[in-house]
Amino acid sequence: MSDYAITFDLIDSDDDGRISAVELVRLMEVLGQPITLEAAQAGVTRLDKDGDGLINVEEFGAFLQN
Ligand SMILES: [Ca+2]
Ligand SMILES: [Ca+2]
Repeated sequence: MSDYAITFDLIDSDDDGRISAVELVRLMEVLGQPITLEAAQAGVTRLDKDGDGLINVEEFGAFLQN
């Protein structure tokens, strides 16, 4: 398992294999950098390549490697 897949798993709190805007909000709270749901949704949309409104592990990895 690559490092980004491990990180992905930590963020994906309901283990459905996708990071949602809600999970992103929770992550940022944990990191002490709270963001709004609107900001999280904008971030998800930016990383979302296949248009399903969620971030899968490939999309997450592509983001980290850029
Ligand atoms: Ca999830
Ligand atoms: Ca997607």
